[in-house]
This record gives sequence, C-alpha cells and structure tokens, in this order.
Amino acid sequence: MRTLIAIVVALFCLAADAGAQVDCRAAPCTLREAADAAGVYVGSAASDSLIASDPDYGPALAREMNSVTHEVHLKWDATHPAPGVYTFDAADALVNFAETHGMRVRGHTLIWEQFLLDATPAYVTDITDADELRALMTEHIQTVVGRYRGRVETWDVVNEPLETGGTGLYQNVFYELLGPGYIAEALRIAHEADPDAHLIINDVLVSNDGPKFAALLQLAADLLAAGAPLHGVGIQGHFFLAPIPEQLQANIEKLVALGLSVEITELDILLRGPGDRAERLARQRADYRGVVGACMAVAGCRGVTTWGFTDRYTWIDSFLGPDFDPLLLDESYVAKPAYD
Ligand code: 9MR
Repeated sequence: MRTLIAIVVALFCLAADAGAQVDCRAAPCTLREAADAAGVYVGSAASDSLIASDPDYGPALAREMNSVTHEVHLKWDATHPAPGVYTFDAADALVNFAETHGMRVRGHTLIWEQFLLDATPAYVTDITDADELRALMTEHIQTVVGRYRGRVETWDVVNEPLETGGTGLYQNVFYELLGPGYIAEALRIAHEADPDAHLIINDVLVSNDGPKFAALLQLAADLLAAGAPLHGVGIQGHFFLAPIPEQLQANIEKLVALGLSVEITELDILLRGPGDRAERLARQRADYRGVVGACMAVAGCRGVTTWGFTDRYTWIDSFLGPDFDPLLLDESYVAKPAYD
C-alpha cells in the first residue's frame, strides 16, 4: 500500500511539474520561455550551415527561439535552381533541427521576384509565355509545399508583392505575364498542397500610416473578397530609421480587423543616431520594446521573428556595412539591452 501511495504521489508531482509555467517577472528567463509563457512565437531567421560551422549557434538558437525561418534555403533559387532540379538538403537540415528542438518553421518564401534583391533564377524571369510560367509556378509551389506538408506551419507565399517604395503591385514577371491575380493563384496552389498551412503575404515599409500600408490593407481585403485562402499578413520590420512608427499597433489592428493574423517577420533595428554606444543601445532597446509591445497589445498578432539573433551574423553587414549591430545578442552571444 505504501508503495502504491509513493507511486501515486510521484506521478502527481511529475504531472504538476510538466504543467509548471515559467514566471519571467519573478526570475530571469530566456526569450523562448517568455514567449512560451505568453503563448506567442519568438523566432529568428537562421541557417543550417551556421548550425554546422559554429558550435555556439545552434544551442543559442534553440535556447532562445520557439520558431525558425530559413534565411535563404527555402527560396526558389535554393530549392529549384534549374528546371526540373530540386535541392532540399539545406532546407531539410533546418526543418529537422526545428523538429528536434520543438520549434515552429515559417516557410520563407515561395514567390519573391524583384529587380534589386530577390531569389528568382533567370530561367524563371526569362519566361515570356503565360502558360509556361503558370505551369512552372504551380509545379514549384506544389513540390515545395507538398514536401513539407504538416511540417512548415506558415508560408510567406508571396514576399514583397508591392513596389518597394511605391503602392502598386511590383511589376515582376509573375505580374507581367499572369496579371494581378497571380497572388490569389499562388495562395490557392499552396492551400491545395497543404490545406492546414497558414498562408500569408509579407511586405516591408508598412509600419507607418503611409500610402504603402494603405495599399497592403487594400490588397489583403481584395484577396479575401476574391475568396483567396489568405490567413495572415507579415510586417517585415527592417527598421533603418528612428524612431519606430507609432502607428505600428494601429496597422496591426487594421489587418486583424479584416479577420487576418499578423506577425512581425523580419525584425532588425540598427544601432544608430547620436550619442555613445550605451545611449544607442538604450535607444535600440526602446525600439525593440516598441515593436514587441505593439504586437503583444493585439490578440491577433502571433509573434515576432528577428532577422538573425546574434550580431555575429547579420545581412546588414554586407548590405550597409559593419557595426550597425541590429540584433538581440552581441557577437559573443551575450544578451544586449534590447533582449530585455
Ligand atoms: O538576409 C537575406 C540575405 O542573406 C540574402 O542574400 C537575400 C537574398 O536571398 O535575402 C535576405 O533576406 C531578405 C528576405 O528574404 C526578404 N526581405 C528582405 C530580407 C533582407 O534583404
């Protein structure tokens, strides 16, 4: 009898422990623990090759994040570099890592074609026939989404559908040959390939109340009115200029009012402006707080993904130069003020 009671007590304690929640106000916790406790995603762009080459990278990623996004290896030029040729080793490696560590995967991205910076190979942009492009787009989305059916939770189906500095649809090869309906078509193909996947469009420079946000809101409303399977919108959040727009929360609310989810998908905030490093770090901290606070204030905002997590590896180094240190951990994986 005593043994039976001991077993029952032990089982009760185990169950109670499994259900215990971290209280991050009572004691320091990781970002991931804080996000788990709040029921939101905190994620990062990441690379399988850095997991392999830097022994500190993978453990820090899994410790701090409950979500991950391939920075380059799910893009068209990586998965489908030539007609009929698919390469998934690098993409698979990060998906496997995420599954091993219980992390969500955001699939970035199926369609992204722009003049300056994109991921679409020339064999696609050189196409001049609409039927040929439609068939190729269909094959690409079916193959990539189908491969990760049930494993990639969210897809950035079309990345940056709007002109970077304008309000019209970006006049890329998909728009030119298939017309503005290419976005709804891409969403439908992705939905067929994985009916449970969360499908979003994702754009940049849409955090203030300028005309580009109005265009994004209209695009989302038009897609819903057309019956397209659009479930959410990503606000990238590459912030080059201070301060963080005060309208961010209102923009999130307007998208949520359409019945869509929102997530901040590519956050990085440059160290910039006057003052010494400590002052700039404090400003960066306030700006991170502003963005995360805007998301957390709206129930339909699912979480925040930063575009990298350590200043050791950031695309800003090659885009703008070194020392902008836009992320949450420094080059030695030590938490910066913004981490709080
Ligand atoms: O950070 C990414 C960089 O390493 C790649 O070379 C580049 C092209 O694939 O894409 C960068 O990520 C972009 C993202 O996919 C879409 N929004 C803008 C990001 C920064 O350019």
